[in-house]
Amino acid sequence: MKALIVIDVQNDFCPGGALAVTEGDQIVPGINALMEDFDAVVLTQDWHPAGHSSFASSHEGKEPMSVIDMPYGPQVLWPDHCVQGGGGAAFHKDLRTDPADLIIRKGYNPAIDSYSAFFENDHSTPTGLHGYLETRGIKDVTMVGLATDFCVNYSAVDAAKLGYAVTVRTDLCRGIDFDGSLAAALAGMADAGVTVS
Ligand code: VGL
Ligand code: ZN
Repeated sequence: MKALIVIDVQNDFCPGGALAVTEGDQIVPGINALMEDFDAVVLTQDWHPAGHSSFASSHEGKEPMSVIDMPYGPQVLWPDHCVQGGGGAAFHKDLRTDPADLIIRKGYNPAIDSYSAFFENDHSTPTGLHGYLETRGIKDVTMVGLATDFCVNYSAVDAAKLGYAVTVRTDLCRGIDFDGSLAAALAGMADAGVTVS
């Protein structure tokens, strides 16, 4: 059984959004066309409460794209984005959502960011996605979406560590590329045994 996991194709990661990824919207038609080829389709949604600890605005004197130490490790401070219920957190209007079997939200814990669809950034608090896939007998996952070097990367590496066969379709992903993060992510995914195609 194979699942397509569509990571964070939300307005704030598309041109005009709060944390816009260059060409983030251009992957939507290709993702829509791919949905039919899988036994299951899962969409993820970055879903932060207002004042989330990953927002620079929550840390006095900090600018977006600076890095701080959190109890679970270094954390990039982002512009406010994907606030629960806001327009920026909504899926891109052209993304097909009807074929989705599951929509999983992440990043709702005010104190911990969650790039991965499987675990929060403490690398131990589960989102529940592994249990879902396991009980459905899914062993093979293909990942697409935004952003290649953050949420796609963390999700793909965690999936590989959990024992899934993982493919990342880079033609259907776009990256932020903050301080060399894109090259590091591509190398890290390959090292983890992810098929980066
Ligand atoms: C993401 C930064 C902050 C992502 C989410 O979806 O890659 N990046 N929150
Ligand atoms: Zn986020």
